Amino acid sequence: MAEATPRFPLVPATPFLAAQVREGPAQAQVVGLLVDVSASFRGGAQFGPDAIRTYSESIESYSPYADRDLEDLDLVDRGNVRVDAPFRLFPHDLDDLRAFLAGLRGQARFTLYLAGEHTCTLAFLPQEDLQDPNFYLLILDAHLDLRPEYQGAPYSHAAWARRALEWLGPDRMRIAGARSGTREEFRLAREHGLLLPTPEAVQRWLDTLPAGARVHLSLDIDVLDLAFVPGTGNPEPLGWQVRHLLQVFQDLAQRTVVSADLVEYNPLLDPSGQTGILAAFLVREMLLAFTPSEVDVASQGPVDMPSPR
Ligand SMILES: [Mn+2]
Repeated sequence: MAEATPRFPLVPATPFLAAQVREGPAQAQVVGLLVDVSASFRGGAQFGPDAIRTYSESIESYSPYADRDLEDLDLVDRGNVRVDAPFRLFPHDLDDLRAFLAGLRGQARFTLYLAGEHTCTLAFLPQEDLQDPNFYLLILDAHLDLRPEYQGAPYSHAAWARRALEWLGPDRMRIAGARSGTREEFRLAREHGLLLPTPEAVQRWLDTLPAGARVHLSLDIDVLDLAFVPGTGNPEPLGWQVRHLLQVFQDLAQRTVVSADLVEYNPLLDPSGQTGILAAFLVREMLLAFTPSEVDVASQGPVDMPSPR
């Protein structure tokens, strides 16, 4: 008898820099989800994950900022989750996909999701974590994405954070770097105390979390200033600089980050590759910052680098 086809097959991709392609447990893993259904302006984010993998060839596996090397990690790239009908992923298949990804997450100490549109983040929040009072969601995004719905769609990249707020409640979720949204969205965010305007505010919030806190970091690349990220659908001026992200990664590395995602990179808008190279750099830094170190690698001590602070 033929084996049943898995509900969500993993399709191999050209792996991220220094990652192996295999099954089984690993220290860290990369997983792609190629969905861009609800783009409100310029679609193409579904091509982001594979483009980031390609651009990772242009950077080194060693980070002088973290003084760690991807080569020293047991890092696996699982490829991309195949969804049958991505255009109707939300909400029809969402619960099944969340359950599948929750199981896959158990295969590594740290999971980094590469995705398309920001709505994908809902798939990275397992049901059991919603019941866990120690589970927190930190969103880095220029946009609040707190609309009740967008163009009639409750599962849209402009409304997904409202769904997350309904799931988690205001005490376990924060949005950092936001500078775009409707008056109603900002009113809601202020009422609930969701806003962390600066990296320093993120650090102060992290200091308030309980010792057993587990964090999912959702990184929309447009939290960075428009000048850094032309390759995204809705870039915004007056954003963060790259060094601010390194600062937040360093602070988060003192806590337990179980998973992270990078969303909304659109290679169709990135002919120079500038944004793609930056995205690959950020993926490297997140993998190195958030993967717990099990062995003391042959560290020479931190290199004398300009401080991100
Ligand atoms: Mn955004």
